[in-house]
Amino acid sequence: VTAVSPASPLRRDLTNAPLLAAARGQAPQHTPVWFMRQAGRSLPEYRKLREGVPMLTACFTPDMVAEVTLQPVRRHGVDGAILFSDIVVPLKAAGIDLDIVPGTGPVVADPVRDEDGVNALPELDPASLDPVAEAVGILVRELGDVPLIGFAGAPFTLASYLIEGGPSRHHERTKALMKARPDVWHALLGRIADYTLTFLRIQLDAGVDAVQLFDSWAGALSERDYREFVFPHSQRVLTGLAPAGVPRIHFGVGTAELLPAMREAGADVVGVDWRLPLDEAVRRLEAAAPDAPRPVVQGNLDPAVLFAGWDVVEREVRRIVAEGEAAAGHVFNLGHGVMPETDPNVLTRVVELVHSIR
Ligand code: 1CP
Repeated sequence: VTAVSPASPLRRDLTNAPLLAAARGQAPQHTPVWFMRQAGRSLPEYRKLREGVPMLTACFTPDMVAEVTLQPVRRHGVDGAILFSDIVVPLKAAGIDLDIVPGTGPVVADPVRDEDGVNALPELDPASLDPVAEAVGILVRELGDVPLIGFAGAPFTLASYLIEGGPSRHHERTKALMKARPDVWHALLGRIADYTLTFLRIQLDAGVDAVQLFDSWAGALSERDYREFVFPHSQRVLTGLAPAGVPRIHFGVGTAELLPAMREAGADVVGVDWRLPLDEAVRRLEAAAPDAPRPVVQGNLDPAVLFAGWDVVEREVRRIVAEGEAAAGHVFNLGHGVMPETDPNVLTRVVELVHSIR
């Protein structure tokens, strides 16, 4: 896999953007805020645009990707845009037979469960991701001074979809392969890391300002297993991105026990779900790496709190901003994605509130 090139000539100079300042651990003008899954079904304008268009078709249609990415920026005034795409897009681009089924998520026709399956995985031709690069190109022209966050799925989370064949509660086949056939496992994760690096390199070359590696389901693992079976591959991805010089955010759900390892893998910003207060997350990160720069965190409002009424939302937002002061930088976000039934007006009010606090 080709290395990530240093600073893309297409990248804008956004030195003072609050999101990028906070990610570097420098004092931003205000606390930056964006929401995972801010583009999507919580927005009526998204539902209208997507009517009759399958998810993966949308992901390979540059104008649509750009428009959906811009919708939450216009509506909420968030400090970051996240590229509208999906973690399975590079797998689809490689020619793996999969679909995103409404109400379910990614479904893989021929799950990968043995050595033959790994050997049969196709090469990913970077040119098959041209529509993604084109969408990024439109966005960096249209976003003004709002940073664009690129993203990819981390090797473990993508492996879970490839092995299970779809969403999984317990990841039992994934863990079974990992434990019973470590050789096959490491070969598979190496192949997936190649896909992930290619997907991110294309976004970085086209000008994204930050990247987030989603290891959404890594919290299913013990720290010991994470370090042995996952860390080397995620580390290869994150350190491979270093030459681009953009902030790298590393996120997973239920990862309280994994936060130091996820940082050590090469993250500049550590995503924290809602299970751990941010000041405790910072304490754990500092205790694990006393000589490293002070940590930067992202999170961690429980997406379900958005349904509890404004008084509750306001109290929780104020608590999280206060606890985030323990970090060298805090990017306000949810602890996981916006749920489809969320009232978008509450999200807009959260942005205004966070900006008014500091
Ligand atoms: O038709 C639709 O609207 C399908 C719903 C949908 C959407 C809007 C899916 C299917 N993916 C997306 C977009 C998407 N996926 C984004 C958009 C950018 C934004 O945040 O606004 C992002 C970042 C993703 C990444 C993604 N896809 C993750 C990691 C983030 C997370 O939520 O943990 C994961 C795990 C997926 C898989 C996936 N794709 C879609 C669904 C419903 C799922 C989850 C299925 C499951 O529970 O396993």
